[in-house]
Amino acid sequence: MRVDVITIFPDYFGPLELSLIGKARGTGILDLEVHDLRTWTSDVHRTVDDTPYGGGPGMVMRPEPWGQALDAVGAGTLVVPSPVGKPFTQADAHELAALDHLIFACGRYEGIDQRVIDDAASRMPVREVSLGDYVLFGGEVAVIVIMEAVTRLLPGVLGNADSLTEESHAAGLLEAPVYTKPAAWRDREVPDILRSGDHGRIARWRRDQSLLRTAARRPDMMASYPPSSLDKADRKALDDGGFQITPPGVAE
Ligand code: JD8
Repeated sequence: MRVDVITIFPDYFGPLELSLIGKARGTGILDLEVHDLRTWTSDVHRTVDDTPYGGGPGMVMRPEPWGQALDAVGAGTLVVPSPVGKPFTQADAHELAALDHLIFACGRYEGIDQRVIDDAASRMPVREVSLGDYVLFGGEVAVIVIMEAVTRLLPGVLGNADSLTEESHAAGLLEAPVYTKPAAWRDREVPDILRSGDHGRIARWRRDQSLLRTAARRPDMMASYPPSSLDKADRKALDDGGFQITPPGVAE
């Protein structure tokens, strides 16, 4: 996968040289290049911002450097982190991981002149995405998050790709608690069932924990979890946990 990142803070992306993303770049699975937007300025001050039309606080990123930068990196799928973007999900990560060329535009200040997005959309797919309902200084950290979510889905990056299928957001439920040695720590015991060796009962316990955690912490995920995927034991676990789950066949 080819990835181009355009930013006024290229040093933000040092972390993408580390760990599995760094390894993916070393093995050629990921061909990532970070570009300084100021490369495409022509004035002595290398200006990338100007005052907003219509007045108001802050500054807006100028269209000309962005137009030239996007022309230079060529066509692909343009991903623009933005507080007004569509919430980024695991499903989006899978879709992006299937593409050949991603271009990330990191905005700063009050944002990028809207014509840059509209112009790019006239020649390539554009996705404005948000990480969540909180405000960041700019798009850089969002790109690092998205690149981690996408890169770990690329074939050959994760040791055992199996873990991808089991993981939470893939399955629509939150993970069960995890434990490792020692069996006792600060007078806290690992649940006996996990040390029983009874893989059927362990799988049941983990399923129950996933269901109860999801119902307690993410009712939105529970609401969109297909009722047909809840068997009798699942319903008993939720019911015992005090969670009302609409019985099969009863309108929501
Ligand atoms: C891109 C500029 C800052 C935003 C004035 C603060 C994503 N989940 C998210 N929260 N914030 C962002 C984000 C913020 C950005 C830019 C993404 C470019 N800013 C602006 C508008 C209000 N300042 C984000 N993904």
